Amino acid sequence: MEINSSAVKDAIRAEGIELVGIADANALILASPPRPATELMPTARSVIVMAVAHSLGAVYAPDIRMWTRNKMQTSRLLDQVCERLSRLLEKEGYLTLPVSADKPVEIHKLDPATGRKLPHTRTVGHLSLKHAAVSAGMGQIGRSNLLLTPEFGPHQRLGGIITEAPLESDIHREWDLCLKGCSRCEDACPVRALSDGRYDVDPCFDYWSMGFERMRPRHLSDWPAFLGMLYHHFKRRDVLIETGQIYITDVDFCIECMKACPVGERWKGIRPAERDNAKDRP
Ligand code: B12
Ligand code: SF4
Ligand code: SF4
Repeated sequence: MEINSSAVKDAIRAEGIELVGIADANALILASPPRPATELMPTARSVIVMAVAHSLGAVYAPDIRMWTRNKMQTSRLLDQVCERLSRLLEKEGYLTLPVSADKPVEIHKLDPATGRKLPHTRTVGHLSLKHAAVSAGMGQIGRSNLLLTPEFGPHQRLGGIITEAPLESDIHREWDLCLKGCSRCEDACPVRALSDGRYDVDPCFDYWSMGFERMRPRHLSDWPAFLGMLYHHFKRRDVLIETGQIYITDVDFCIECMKACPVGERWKGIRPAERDNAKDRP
């Protein structure tokens, strides 16, 4: 196969990937803390970003575990295509690194910059796929802190590849996809991790991973309410069995910000009327 951008994109789309973008590995928009592609591969030339739509039915399913299944399968598809393409590019002589669509991630108890204990353990991906997608012109980061694409809004899973192959990159462009005056994602967040256009990762992490509405207390006065919450959870939940299920199927407790968002033109005609965006249009 001839290795150029359009041949690579065609090969990826033929595998069932819906959106593909290519960014220059040396000109990536970086997140904070920064994780440049060239730190993972100093000779990297291109970052290929892929997106697969979730089933909208799974996004709106009343039991989030049904979405988790969809998340696992979309991640699997992305990871498989990344692996296959990596092998193909390496056969052509280009060192290539597939990036996981899911875990594992870096886990930090201490701030890597200062060595000081962080108030809450923080996780970070080896490469920020959202920022890579923005660099490749695929969309923007919305008020929800999720990548919005014009096609699927936030309802997609991302995967990526870092490679030495010198592919022509797509042009970064400014999008304006967030609806004017909309704050549905913020209103939907059960723990106010999204508010006033900001994202607070710590309450999101505790709610997403364990369903806990309160964070581990930083002050003595917060302990009674925290213990009350734990008592309430442990009374109705079988933590042992749940933990087993989390390990086996990577269950999530929250996608409310994703669910609430009405952006994504490919969903026109499928999106249930009560979730349509007509009333938010300027
Ligand atoms: C780690 C991670 C999480 C963590 C931490 C989130 C975070 N923002 O860092 C948790 C578990 C909380 C999380 C939650 C969610 N995630 Co997540 N997550 C990732 C992952 C693996 C890496 C994200 C990352 O590192 N981004 C780069 C950082 C640097 O960017 P950032 O968001 O701007 O910055 C945060 C961190 O830097 C952190 N932080 C702040 N200070 C410090 C200090 C230190 C020392 C460290 C280490 C970190 C840190 O907080 C910042 C936000 O304030 C990506 C996959 C990937 N490899 O990209 C998926 C990903 C971003 N997640 C995704 C999703 C869908 C979710 C959830 C809806 C949960 C779910 N059920 O799946 C929520 C959404 C929360 C939200 N509104 O943003 C999708 C997003 C798809 C899209 N359309 O955008 C991704 C891309 C997975 C995928 N393959 O598609 N996620
Ligand atoms: S995943 Fe849930 S807790 Fe986290 S920001 Fe989205 S709505 Fe809030
Ligand atoms: S729910 Fe509204 S404010 Fe939030 S990301 Fe979607 S369009 Fe933007």
